[in-house]
Amino acid sequence: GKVRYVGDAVAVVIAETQAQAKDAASLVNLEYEELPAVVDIDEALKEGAPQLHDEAPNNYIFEWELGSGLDAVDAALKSASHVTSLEIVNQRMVTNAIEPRSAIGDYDDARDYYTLYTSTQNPHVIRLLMCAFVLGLPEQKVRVIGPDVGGGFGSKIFHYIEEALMVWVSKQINRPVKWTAERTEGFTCDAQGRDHKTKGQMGFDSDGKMVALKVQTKANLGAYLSTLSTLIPTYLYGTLMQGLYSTPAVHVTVDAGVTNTAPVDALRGAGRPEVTYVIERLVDTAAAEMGVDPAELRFKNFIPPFDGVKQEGYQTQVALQYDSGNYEGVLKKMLKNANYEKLKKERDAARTSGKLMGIGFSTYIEACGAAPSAVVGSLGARAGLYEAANIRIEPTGSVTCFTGSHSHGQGHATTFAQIIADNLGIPLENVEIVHGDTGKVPFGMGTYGSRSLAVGGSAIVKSIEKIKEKGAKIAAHLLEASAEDLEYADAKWTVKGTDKSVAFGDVALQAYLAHNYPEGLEPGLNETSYYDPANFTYPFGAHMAVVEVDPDTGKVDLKRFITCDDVGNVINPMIVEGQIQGGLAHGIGQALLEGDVYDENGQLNTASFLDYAMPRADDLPAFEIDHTVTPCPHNPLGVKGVGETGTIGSTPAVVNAVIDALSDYGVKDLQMPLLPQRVWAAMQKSN
Ligand code: MCN
Repeated sequence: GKVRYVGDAVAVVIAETQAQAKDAASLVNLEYEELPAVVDIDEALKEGAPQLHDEAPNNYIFEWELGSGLDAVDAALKSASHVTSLEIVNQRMVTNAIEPRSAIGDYDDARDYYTLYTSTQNPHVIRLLMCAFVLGLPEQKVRVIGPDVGGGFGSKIFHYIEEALMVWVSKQINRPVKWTAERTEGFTCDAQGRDHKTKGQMGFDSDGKMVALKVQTKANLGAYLSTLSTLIPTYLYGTLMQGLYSTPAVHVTVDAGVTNTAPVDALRGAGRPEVTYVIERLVDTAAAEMGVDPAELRFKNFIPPFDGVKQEGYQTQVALQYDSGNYEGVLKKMLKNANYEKLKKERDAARTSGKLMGIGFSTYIEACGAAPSAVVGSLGARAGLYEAANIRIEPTGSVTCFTGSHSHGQGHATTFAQIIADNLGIPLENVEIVHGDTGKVPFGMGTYGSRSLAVGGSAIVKSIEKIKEKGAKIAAHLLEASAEDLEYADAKWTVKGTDKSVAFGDVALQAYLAHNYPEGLEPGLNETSYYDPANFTYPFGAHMAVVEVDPDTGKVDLKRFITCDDVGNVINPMIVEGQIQGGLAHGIGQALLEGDVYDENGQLNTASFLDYAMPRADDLPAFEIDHTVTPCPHNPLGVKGVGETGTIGSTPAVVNAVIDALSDYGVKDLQMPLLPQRVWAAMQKSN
């Protein structure tokens, strides 16, 4: 009865062709009674604002807080010798995966069986949500298939109405039915990202040591709660408010509400770009206000290095315990690569000749590979966060791996195969990775939160260990030795200290022939594991942007972008670099170009690429990327996630650089995206 945002589906039209469907849809006549709308979270939470849902008085969804306590931060701020305050807007963004969403429902009445082909990041999660909570179907009668997905960036986690609808409609008309979004539907109907308004205060003592961080955020969740909407501004945001700093008092409060806008869900980083933006804008602003070098201010406040083995993990004020880190290490290396001292001189010289050059920093930490299931469950998650892997050794010794992770551009077919090939000592081309089909892979949680390598990869390692364990028993029988006396290397089991060995392929064949075979051992070489991680992994890094602002037009030219990231051990350097580059483009896009504009009636004014600017190659410099390695102490690969780091770290570095460039104009803050007219207007104001 009520349409709550532009893009809220109201009717379904089915036809033979797309053209017929569009003609028929234009004949659907709807009469709307216009209701008042509210799109801004501040306005939505005010007394008397238009109400979206009867169940949510004043549009309030939740109040949430975490940290050392309000009294503690207030007292620390009161005693601080300097307090930096900022009001920060993290604008709403559209995800814009290269391929729009699509779904096919195919009902087979002979078997009373439903197949959904969908562009999702998590087929099993979609099947569960759709069967248990939407259509009430028995899970064994439904197969969800989606191995080839052209990008997701978080927007394809959500169980969308079109998925359930295609399945339902297909049964009604007993034919397969297909729907594919057009780009404007992507803008209006896909879950969107960010949309926070925040007040932040950071207090320092007279030595420049951070004494307190107080953050109050209002989160706009859109018109309805999407799958992860309550998680993002809470446990993926507030729990990282410590940043990389040893601040003794940290407290964050979040008020979340609904507005007449598209639902907000994950967008690359989901919560972590928002928290990094708050902290890192405050740090560079504080450095400018106190007249200290922003790098020095960071060095003074970093948590000292710890490896999580000899030194314990770092317990933050906001629940999380970081696994391992060397924060000064990444900043030192990045500064050296950037030639910071020379760069500062160049900047100062450029200023004297009328060029507005600026340098901006960001040092970030992120939490990915969310875990363990029991802990997230106790915090309210209605899902476990383990991952599954089934490894099937074929009789000829080749390997098929069925993973619960989902690749939609991250290169798992390469990196997962590398893990298996390296571990078993077999050629890469002997390994096939299968994903994205509930009819084939074990129940898995899919891909988001940069979890696939740390969690899904660890499940693969666990299964390989089981394969090796069983293989050793078969090999021992063939070699007439005891399994404890064997060692595995170069794709064969060898009796230690001898040249007696049996090849992996021969063991595989015996596992399926079971002729010359250990008594009591089951035939076959096929193992499944579920890996439930002990903790998140915590990648970190240091980013620097160097910009020049055109004094006549306000146009920002990003001259250099230098990074040093630490994602633990690296499986594939080329894929890691590609992930970092893509992430940087995303984060820089938010700083300089991207942003949703809803008018006050709830109309989305930026519903096409004519009005919404994605970064293009000529907006970006060649990135100068480097890394350090601080292994993760709690997963068998020693790896941390990389899929989101670029997005999380880069945005504040760019904004900090532009504000540094405008320091002679007294500009202290700017609203993203830093469009030329905004930058120019800020410069005029101060003239
Ligand atoms: N990797 C590695 N060594 C490491 C860490 C990762 O070699 N230390 C490799 C992995 O094996 C994997 C890739 O890098 O091939 C990314 O791994 P990981 O960090 O585990 O992230 P996920 O695979 O779980 O991918 C999710 C992440 C997220 S959350 C978003 S959003 C995002 C991203 O990946 N969406 C993407 N990158 C994307 N890239 C493309 N092309 N398309 C998307 O939709």
